[in-house]
Amino acid sequence: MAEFTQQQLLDLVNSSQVNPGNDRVRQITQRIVSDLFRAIDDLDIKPDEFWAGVDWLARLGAGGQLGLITAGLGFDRLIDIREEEADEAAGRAAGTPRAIEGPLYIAGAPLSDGEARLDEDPAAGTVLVMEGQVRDVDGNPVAGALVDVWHANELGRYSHFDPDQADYHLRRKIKTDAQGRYRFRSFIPPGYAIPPNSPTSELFVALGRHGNRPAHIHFLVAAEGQRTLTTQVNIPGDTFLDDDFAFATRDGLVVELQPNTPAAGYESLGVNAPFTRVCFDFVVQPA
Ligand code: MBD
Ligand code: FE
Repeated sequence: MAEFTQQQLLDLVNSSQVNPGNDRVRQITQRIVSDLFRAIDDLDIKPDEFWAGVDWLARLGAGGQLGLITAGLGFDRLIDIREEEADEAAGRAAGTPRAIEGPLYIAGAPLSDGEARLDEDPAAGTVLVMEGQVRDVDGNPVAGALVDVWHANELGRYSHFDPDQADYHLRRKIKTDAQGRYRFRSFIPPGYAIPPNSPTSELFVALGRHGNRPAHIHFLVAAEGQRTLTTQVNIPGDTFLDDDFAFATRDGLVVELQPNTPAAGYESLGVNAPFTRVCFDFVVQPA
C-alpha cells in the first residue's frame, strides 16, 4: 500500500475517476474539497472539532435546516447579488429588487382571481390589505400574472413548518385581473426568529449572532414570457430592519403603511372597518 503526503492524498481524491462522470460536479467538488483540506491544515482543525462539525451537519440536514443556514450565512443573498450584477453587465432593465425566497416557501397554494383573504376569521392582528399592479419593464400591466404570497402567523411561524396551523394558512396564489391588479387581505405579520435549541441556533449562539428577521411578506410573481420575480416586502419600523440575520432586506422594499383607510370598496374581502392599506406594484423582467 502506498503512503501519501497530504498533497498526494488531495491530488488522488481529486483525480480518482473510472467513469466520465459530470465535469461540472467534478470541478466544483474538487474546489470545495481542496479548500477544506487547506482550512483543516491552516487552522489546525483537531479530530474532535472535525467530527463535531460532521455531526452538526448531519443534525442540520436531518432537522431540515440546510436552507436556514445558507440564508443565515449570506449565501442566498450572495446569489441574488450575483444575478443582479449579471443583469447589469448584460444591460437588462431592472424590475422590482429581488429578495431571497428563504426556506419556507411551499408550492401549490390555493389560487383565486384578483383577490384573496390569506388569514382566518377573526383577524389575528392589524387588518392589512395589500394591493397593486404587476407591470412589465415597459410599464404595461401584466394580466393573468400569478402573485404567490406567503407570510408568518402572529407567532412568527409558517404553515407546513408548524403543526398548529392548517395547510396553506397564510399562503395564496392570486391571478391578476385585466389591468394587472391583485389585492389581498391578511394581518401585519411579526418578525421571524430561528427555532431555539436547533442546530442553526447552536451555531448562531457560538458565533455570538442573533437569528432574527424583521417583519416581512414573501412573493413569487410569475407570468408568461416574464422572469419569475422572487421578492419580499418589509414592514417599516421593525427593530431588525437593518439587522436581518438573513441579510435580505432592501431599501426599495420597505412599504408605506396607510392606517385608517376607509373600508368602502373592500367589502368583498370582509373588511368592514378602517384598516391598514399597503400599495405596492411589482415590475417583472422579460424572461
Ligand atoms: C424566514 O422567514 C425567511 O424569510 C428567511 C429568508 C429565512 C428564514 C426564515
Ligand atoms: Fe420569511
